[in-house]
Amino acid sequence: MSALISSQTVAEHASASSCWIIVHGKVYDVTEFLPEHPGGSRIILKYAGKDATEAYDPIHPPDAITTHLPKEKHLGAVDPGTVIKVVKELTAEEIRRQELMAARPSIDEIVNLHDFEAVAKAILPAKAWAYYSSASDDEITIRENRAAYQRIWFRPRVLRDVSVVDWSTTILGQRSSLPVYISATALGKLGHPDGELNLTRAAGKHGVIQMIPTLASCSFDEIVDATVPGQTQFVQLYVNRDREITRKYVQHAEKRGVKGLFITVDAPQLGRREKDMRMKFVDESGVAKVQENQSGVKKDEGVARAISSFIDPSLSWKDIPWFKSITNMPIVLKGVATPEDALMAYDYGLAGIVLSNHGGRQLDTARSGIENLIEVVAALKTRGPWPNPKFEVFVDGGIRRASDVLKAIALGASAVGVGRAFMYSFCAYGQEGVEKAFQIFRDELEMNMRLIGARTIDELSPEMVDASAIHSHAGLTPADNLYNTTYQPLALAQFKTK
Ligand code: PYR
Repeated sequence: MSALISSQTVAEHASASSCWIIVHGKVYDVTEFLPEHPGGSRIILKYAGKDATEAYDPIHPPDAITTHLPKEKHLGAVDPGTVIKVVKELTAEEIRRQELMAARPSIDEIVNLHDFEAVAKAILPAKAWAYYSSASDDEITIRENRAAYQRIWFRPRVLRDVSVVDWSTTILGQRSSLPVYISATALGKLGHPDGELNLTRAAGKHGVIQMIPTLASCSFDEIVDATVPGQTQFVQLYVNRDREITRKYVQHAEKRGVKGLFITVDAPQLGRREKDMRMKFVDESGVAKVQENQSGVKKDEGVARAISSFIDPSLSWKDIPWFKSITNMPIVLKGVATPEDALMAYDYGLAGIVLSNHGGRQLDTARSGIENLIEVVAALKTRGPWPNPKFEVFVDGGIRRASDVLKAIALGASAVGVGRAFMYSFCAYGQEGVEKAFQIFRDELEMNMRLIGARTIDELSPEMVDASAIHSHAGLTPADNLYNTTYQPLALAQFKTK
């Protein structure tokens, strides 16, 4: 066994010319990695010679450092006897957050998914809220994602004996207790120390399918290890420029029992999310400082850019046969928006598509998934009767109510994805919050299915909704309590204060 390294020795390597850091009790020489760090070297240098675990954890899977740093840079374990325990003084912001957590509404007082979002906004660190809640450019699409559902009205049927209603279904051939799956969202530990595991554990308990994000805070294996026997998971894929890394990731997922591959196709580059980008300008003292003295690092990169430089913008339809050759999992394209691409996905023999605009975080003024669904289903009907057992269409974006879910299914979707709302449900309440979110969906599904006159998911049909106003983007839409109260207007450039 190699000798332990004292923390005093580590402290001697506290500069750009020799930079060691401690993560989870291990010492790493990251000097040569500094220029390559996607988040910039400045953030690592802040921890040069010190323990970086607390800063590292929320935004990296535990194995990121061991996978990316060559073995010879793994210097060994730190000698625990030499570590001087620093009693960390809480900042004013941390004290404020602790007080808010103590005063947060009890879980019994949460009656809808908007409540989780409002609580998350209050208790999350500003950076986490900015990253999670932000959308691209003028944030028009993120609002439209909700508004579009409000332009669809029900045409309910009556006298159908709705004493028993059943909202369970199958998604890509897998049983699901809800017609809703947990869509991929990145960096769960920004919101809660257990990150994505809150979702895994709740999903396992309640028979809900979780899509594992490529950019999770927890490692892929940690998430799979937290499942119960028989629990179904899908995986979301950002395709790496190095296809060998992608091949290994996909094949490992399949070997670990994952049942569906969702390739993200709407993000050759991550969108400009201004709330997130502005956060990056402010350091702890509130002074604007931007990656100074570094070449090649753009000044306008927020968390999103920092974690996504590996994504391959050259991905194209030509790659699809390769994906089919490396896996037997059903392949779904996540982020399709037109009938043209939907038909191409069908003709390439894929298992389905997600009509998605990435929660409004990519192309602003892209239409909503639910609006696109109508044209897409019409186009797919030219290939055969709908629903088509060979091809499923999912929708995500803006879904906060069971009525939204039922509208999408009535219009031809197999199921819907919900990302942010589940993530917000664990920020203040952990696993219990996610379980409560499932309960809210169940309660709302029961009531809405009874009121619409549909006893099962199969009984939902296009005649049960009036979507004639869906393309009318200019009309008045009903007031939106979520956005009017919880979300703030975008800030504009700020003058310096004296
Ligand atoms: C996002 O920030 O939207 C990612 O998908 C990483």
